[in-house]
Amino acid sequence: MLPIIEQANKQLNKIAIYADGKTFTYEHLINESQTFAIRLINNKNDISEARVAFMVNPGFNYVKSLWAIWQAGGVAVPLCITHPLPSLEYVLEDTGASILILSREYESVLQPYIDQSGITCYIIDDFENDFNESNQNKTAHLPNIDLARMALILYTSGTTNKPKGVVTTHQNIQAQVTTLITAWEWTSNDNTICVLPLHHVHGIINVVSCSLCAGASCTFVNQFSPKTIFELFETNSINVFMAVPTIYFKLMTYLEALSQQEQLRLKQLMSSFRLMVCGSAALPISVMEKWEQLSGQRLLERYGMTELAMAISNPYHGERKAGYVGIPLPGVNIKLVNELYEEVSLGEPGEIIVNGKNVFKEYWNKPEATAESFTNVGWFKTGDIAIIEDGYYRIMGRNSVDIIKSGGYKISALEIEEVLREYELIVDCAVVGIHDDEWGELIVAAIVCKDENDFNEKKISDWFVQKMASYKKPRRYLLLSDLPRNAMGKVVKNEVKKLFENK
Ligand code: MLC
Ligand code: AMP
Repeated sequence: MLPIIEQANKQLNKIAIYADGKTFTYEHLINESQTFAIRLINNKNDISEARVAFMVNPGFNYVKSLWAIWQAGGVAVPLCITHPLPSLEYVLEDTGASILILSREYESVLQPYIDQSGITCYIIDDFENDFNESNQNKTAHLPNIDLARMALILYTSGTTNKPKGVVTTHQNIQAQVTTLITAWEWTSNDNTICVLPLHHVHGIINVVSCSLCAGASCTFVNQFSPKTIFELFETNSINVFMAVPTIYFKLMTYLEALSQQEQLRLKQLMSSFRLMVCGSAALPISVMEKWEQLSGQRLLERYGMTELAMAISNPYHGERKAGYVGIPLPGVNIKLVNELYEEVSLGEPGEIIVNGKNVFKEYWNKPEATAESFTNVGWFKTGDIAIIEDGYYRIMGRNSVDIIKSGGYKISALEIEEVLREYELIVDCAVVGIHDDEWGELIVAAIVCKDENDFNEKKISDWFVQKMASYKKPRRYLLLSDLPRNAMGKVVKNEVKKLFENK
């Protein structure tokens, strides 16, 4: 039996999920996910390691789908619920998904793909309260899952223009979850809230899988809104909260607009939380300090990546140092290396390389990219530069200027440029990230147009969001007659950044 199910079996009567005003116990979750797993198996003779894509709203049905796919022996491929059709098609085609599970509201977005591909499709809403009709001994109908098998494919943007599918096994996920439950002392008394998108590790692993593996309760919200978050903090007795820096920034802005009395009341409420964690992008010291004043909570900053889940964390008990991501998590080995992948001396900056059971298996169908991303001795190269100061790791930046972190999302400048170049009036473009207090980095694009008079920012933006997720949309444009280039003719991205910063 999968460890997550084994664990859930230990607290059948406990509430696992709060969503859409309803509560669901672990028993309910096990029952429904197993019934649905059997449905997935019945319709196919064998779904062993078949890729099963699912585009399901955050909540009970999301976890039911995920657990059903795993118990049926499939590989879960969560689709982003805000992506437009071309981005969804890319993932479906790249993974060769043979089964698709949908919340009804996403059927129309995917209908063209469903018609053309003939993919087996389930509308999850049609299988509500599915366990009454189920047979007693469901596990007898479910396959034994070898933990070395593939479990999850998450798409991540990198230094190539198309996102890559990061494949993790059940063993990887178990290691990723166990290290966090240990380090952050999760228990079944915890109540957390998931405000993060569920096609990335922060939401899936740190919040949903850790809470449910610890026997805790997880409250889901469909759409991030500070008002809803604070209301749920109160009504659902939340005591553990995890988010990206942009979310803390937005919560602070909301808090500051409240009366002194209301601010104090919410501060009292938050002061009693067991833990608040921040990560996925650098947490500015100013945000950490202001949040502490407003909430009475000292944020625990940690460092992670889709390929590893979490790798470095500030201590739960010891000093949580502002500007630092802490020390390696239990079971995660870290080295800082130079360009030749030799370890640098203590106090010198170097690229973070990682080894451990938490490290992913491979990039889906990309053996060359996989081989390139590991050193000769099998350590994963993160592309992030760090330094150790007084025993704590500090992230200094990234190897590549083409990777942007905005709102906690990792975005490839090259992927955006490729799409922009498809726009008929754009001759050339250069996309960069510039500093922004709220978003971490803001995506901006310098463009060269066929005819400058035809340049229309709104038209480009409207066109862009039909091709790509709106969180990848450039927020500012700069019309240039030519892009800044070096003697070799290569675009100098740092010059492009300066053009925006000086504007
Ligand atoms: C949205 N907006 C942006 C933007 N994204 N503006 C600038 N830059 C961006 N990146 C604008 C929209 O255009 C809109 O404005 C307004 O903000 C609201 O849009 P929205 O889509 O409704 O945004 P919101 O729901 O508020 O989203 C903000 C957010 C979201 C912070 C909640 O970005 C988010 O969920 N981020 C988390 C991503 C994440 O989980 N990353 C982890 C990856 S894993 P207008 O004017 O158009 O209405 C990883 C590993 C690790 O990194 O270590 O964890
Ligand atoms: P992703 O590929 O979306 O998983 O994003 C992983 C990247 O997020 C890492 O390679 C880092 O660049 C960045 N990141 C995650 N956590 C932090 C942090 N605490 N500080 C700085 N960067 C971070």
